[in-house]
Amino acid sequence: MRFDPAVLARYFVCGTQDVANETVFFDVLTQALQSGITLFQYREKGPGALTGNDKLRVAQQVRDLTQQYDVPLIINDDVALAHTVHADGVHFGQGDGEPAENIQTAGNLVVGISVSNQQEYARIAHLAGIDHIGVGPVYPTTSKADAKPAIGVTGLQTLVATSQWPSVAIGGIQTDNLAAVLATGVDGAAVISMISQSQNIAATLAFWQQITTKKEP
Ligand code: TZP
Ligand code: MG
Repeated sequence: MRFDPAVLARYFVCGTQDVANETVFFDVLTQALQSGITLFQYREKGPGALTGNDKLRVAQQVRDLTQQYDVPLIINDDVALAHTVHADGVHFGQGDGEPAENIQTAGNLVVGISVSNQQEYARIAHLAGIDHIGVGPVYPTTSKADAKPAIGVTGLQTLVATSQWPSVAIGGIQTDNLAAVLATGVDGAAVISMISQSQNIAATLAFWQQITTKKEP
């Protein structure tokens, strides 16, 4: 996949641990795909996450489903799985090994890397082969136990302005702060709970789509 930063606009991140069970996971993902997400990250991680064959089986189903809706698929922190299911890309945190080695193992996959602060940015600034960065957490989040301190929209704005790569904001983003996040000039927003806990996924995505469109010239 040649990387188009427009796919970062409405980025949904989710694993089975973020919802009640596998059935709900596929139901939520299907609704999100039908309602206009532009990118999906399968992130099976944290308490209750699947491993081994169960993770592989779900990832294969996720690949089929995302393909049906023509939405690119990123796999979190599992480059072997990304290659196995023919995902479009892989996302690495900075605690997930040496960035240069990770980029090398990713081969032709699209590469995203998390950046929480200026030090983390400096650590990867010289590297070739990165397609975009995920910046955050912008706000406190309950979806990631080991999240770094929230950087706020000011911290986000600084990193977006510094970044040589397209950037996507993540962490605590909800409908009531989405406009402030997008006003920083970031290419998009990545969310777990705004969609996984939504009472009306179609309405949440319609609102998001409308806000995104307003930002475009
Ligand atoms: N990385 C930084 S914050 C976060 C991840 C994976 C969790 C985002 O979840 P939510 O529910 O959108 O705050
Ligand atoms: Mg990771």
